[in-house]
Amino acid sequence: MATESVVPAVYGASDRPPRGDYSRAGADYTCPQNYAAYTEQDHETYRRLFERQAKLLPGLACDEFIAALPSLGQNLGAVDRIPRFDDINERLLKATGWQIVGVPGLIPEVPFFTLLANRKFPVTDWIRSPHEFDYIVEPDIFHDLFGHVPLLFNPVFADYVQRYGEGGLKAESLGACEQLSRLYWYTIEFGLIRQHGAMRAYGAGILSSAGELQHAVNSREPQRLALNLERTMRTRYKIDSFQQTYFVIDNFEQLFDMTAADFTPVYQRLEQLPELAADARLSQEQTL
Ligand code: HBI
Ligand code: FE
Repeated sequence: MATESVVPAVYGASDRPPRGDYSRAGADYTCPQNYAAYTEQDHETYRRLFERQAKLLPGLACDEFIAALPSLGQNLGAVDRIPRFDDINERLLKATGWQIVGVPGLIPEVPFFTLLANRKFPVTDWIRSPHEFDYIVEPDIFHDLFGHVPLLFNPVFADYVQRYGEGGLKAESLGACEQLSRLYWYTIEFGLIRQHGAMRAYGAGILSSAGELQHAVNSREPQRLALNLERTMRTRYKIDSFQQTYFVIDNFEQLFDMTAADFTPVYQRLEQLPELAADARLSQEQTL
């Protein structure tokens, strides 16, 4: 069946052409994981990234993430190959009814929200090249698998991500995608949670980054604020530098409960309020 060619989506400031081969994607932007395409160098890159990042987690990553990481199918000691999505899905479907699906890279908002609303998480199936070992702008398979997939094994967090997808489709109809994408950015990508009286990371962008994990949890440079729907949705973000503001929750139920309400009145209120820069500091705010 000839798939209609899908238009690649490139987000944010990255003006580079898309990395993935979008001709492989179906109308829903998904494509089978191209496992045969991985070279020995790709497996070695994944192994080195996993090994380095797993060592950094104690005292910095939240308990739920550390507990779920082995669900990627490899105990920490013996990670040597890029995992097969089918193997992970066998466990993930049983755990929370989610599955991961291959995509060639970033995809437009509506297909993205539609996948999340159907408990399918899009995982880019190519991996960075060795000279991008320390930093890559676009999400590659390591960012998506290591960063996003473990917490999909946590039932409360998994329900939040599905609700986020449903909310995204509503936001699209209300023209509020930018505001809602900030909520995604400051929770699912760069969220912090207070545990054991200290800060811990739960956002995938932090957990999959060698440099930002320490910065987000312990640096005195960024400000840390309690997650607040309006404040978070007003705050712009940068895609190619460490965050200057992090938003903090006390538990995942907080995320799930927050998305129970209809956001329409929130979007209406936001229309009357100015956006805020990523490093905006408001006098009356209590930093954590
Ligand atoms: N596409 N593959 C992929 N992965 C993402 O995390 C992603 C995306 N498209 C859009 C997007 N994220 C963000 O704009 C969300 O805030 C919607
Ligand atoms: Fe991501």
